[in-house]
Amino acid sequence: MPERDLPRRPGRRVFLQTAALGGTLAACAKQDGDSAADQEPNRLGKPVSDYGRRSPFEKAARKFRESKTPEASASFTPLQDCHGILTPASLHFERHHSGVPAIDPKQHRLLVHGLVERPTVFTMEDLRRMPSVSRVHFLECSGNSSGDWGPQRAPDVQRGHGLASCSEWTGVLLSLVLGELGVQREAQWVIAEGADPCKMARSLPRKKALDDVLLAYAQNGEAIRPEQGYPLRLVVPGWEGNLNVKWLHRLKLTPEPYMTKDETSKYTDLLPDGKARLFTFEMDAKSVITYPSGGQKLSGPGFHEITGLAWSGRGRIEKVEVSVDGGQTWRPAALQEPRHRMAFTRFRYPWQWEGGEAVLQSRCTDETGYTQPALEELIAVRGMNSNYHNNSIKPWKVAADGSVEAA
Ligand SMILES: Nc1nc2c(c(=O)[nH]1)N[C@H]1C(S)=C(S)[C@@H](COP(=O)(O)O)O[C@H]1N2
Ligand SMILES: [Mo]
Repeated sequence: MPERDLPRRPGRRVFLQTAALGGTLAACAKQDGDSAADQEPNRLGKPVSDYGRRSPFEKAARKFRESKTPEASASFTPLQDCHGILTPASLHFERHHSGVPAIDPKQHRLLVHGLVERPTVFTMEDLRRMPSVSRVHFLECSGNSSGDWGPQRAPDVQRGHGLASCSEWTGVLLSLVLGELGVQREAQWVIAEGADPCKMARSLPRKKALDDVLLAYAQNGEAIRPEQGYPLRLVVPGWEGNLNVKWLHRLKLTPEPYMTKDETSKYTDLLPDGKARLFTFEMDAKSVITYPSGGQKLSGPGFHEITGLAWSGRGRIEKVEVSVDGGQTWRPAALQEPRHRMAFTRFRYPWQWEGGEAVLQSRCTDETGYTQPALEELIAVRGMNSNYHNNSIKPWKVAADGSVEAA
């Protein structure tokens, strides 16, 4: 990059003096200067269109493993390419156990029955007529980061942490619907069932059902995508992804949980003493640096903004600390406002990279005072027999040439 093209002014902010960023600015300035001559000012651009598309220069995409059964697979959000706290619906991670059903919203029904005074069948129109709310919440598969328990590490933040996304969800509070139908005293659980062939079903305790659970029909301002459960899904704020039943068609109020396959043979954690944890609903506080992260390469020494995401299933993120020296010292990062409860929180930390090796990591604390553990601390409590709920601190190693990999 022709650095000499940069106009030199005294007192320039230090991050503009770095070779890499300076070079980029110089290139932009040059292009801007030339653009009037290069572009025909009278050539018209594209006309208006009925549904937006991103620029053809943008390539961010979900990743997935090649599989013989792609209908029972998962795709990962490219967290390294996402900005702010919202995940575009087109990049929201996917986890389907039997593919994406094609559902006509006019034909779709939600049956609410069991221990209620007035069992009712709702159409989508019925639900859309009811008072609505919009809430920003993350969704995380409890299998996220499961590859990081052992010595083998996911090579990048997308495959290591990309089974988590964050959206603004709009719908009706389940508490409102249940209040209308009259919940009987013996009803302690709500069984939620999806309309896909695997009949995904999970038991939800009454207390949570009457708290903040949503019957959601919209995501980031438009109808929920088929992959996310169109036309109706349960959003259970902060609780493991699996409970957020998609293509929701039935809720049954019962005195006991159903002990379905997805809360017994799956989504339980075998502990070192041979007992298994059941109903591990809440997602523990977790954070990860998305830049610089595995597979990326720093353009050169000087200023870099370390940035990443933090979230907790128990409420708001109160603090994120960053270490750039392998965990010897920790300093607070700036948190983007507003900080929603059970939502991604963006953190940022200014860093001068001197050019040597460095190990970068983040750790977060939520409003309950819980702090994200190191992997060794987590293994000391939970052992190595279980896959789910790995919320450990994630270190990234920067090499002297600027390349980044999992530490
Ligand atoms: N009906 C139904 N609901 C479902 C699933 C499913 O396969 N079928 N997968 C669950 C799992 S394991 C997760 S992690 C989330 C994933 O939601 P997403 O695909 O919108 O990211 O949906 C949950 N709800
Ligand atoms: Mo999941």
